[in-house]
Amino acid sequence: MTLELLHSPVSTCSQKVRMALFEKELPWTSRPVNLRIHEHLTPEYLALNPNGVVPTLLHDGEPIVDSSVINEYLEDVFPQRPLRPAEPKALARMRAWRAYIDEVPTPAIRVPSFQMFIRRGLPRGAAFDDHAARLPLRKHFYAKMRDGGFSEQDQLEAREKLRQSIDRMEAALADGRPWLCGDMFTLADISIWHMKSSTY
Ligand SMILES: N[C@@H](CCC(=O)N[C@@H](CS)C(=O)NCC(=O)O)C(=O)O
Repeated sequence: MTLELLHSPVSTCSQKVRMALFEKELPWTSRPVNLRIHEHLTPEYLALNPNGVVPTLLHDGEPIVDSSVINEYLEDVFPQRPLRPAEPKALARMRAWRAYIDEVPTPAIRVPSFQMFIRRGLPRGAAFDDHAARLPLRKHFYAKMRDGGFSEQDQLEAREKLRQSIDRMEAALADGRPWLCGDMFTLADISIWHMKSSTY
């Protein structure tokens, strides 16, 4: 059995999968993808992950894409040291957290991250458009920060979504509960944790 992770050290989505691999004590091989020189947009990488983003897990050479899907896949295939509850209703609650995190705070955090950090490293003018046009998932997202960056409205919306996410977490963690789903550390905690250090 081989597990290879195509990933980037700075990528928080990659971090999510690295945390699950670590918690489950699974042996894996690191295959770094350099985002700065656009290794994630080469034909070889796109053949494995047509979304042109990291991470991609190769399990015995077979690609699995999307960090949330990868982490559930690891649970399906390697049930030891579980990171999700077994009881169906508790499992549904954990998945609802994960779906919410994927839909609300994960995209929202990209706005301030790109605005404050990533944008600086991007080319300007026509070279920016050329780069954006190569991105299978993020072309339109990039278009929103062309020139002066994201609009005030986009930034306000992102902040409101992040505030809502924090309020929900505060409520879930009230009364000394250690993790989002109570006593068990789960994939939901990994999903939200990866945003803490997000520069993406
Ligand atoms: N939903 C995907 C998103 C992956 C993603 O956005 N990866 C970022 C790094 S965290 C990336 O590869 N960005 C490349 C780019 O923006 O060009 C997942 O969770 O795997």
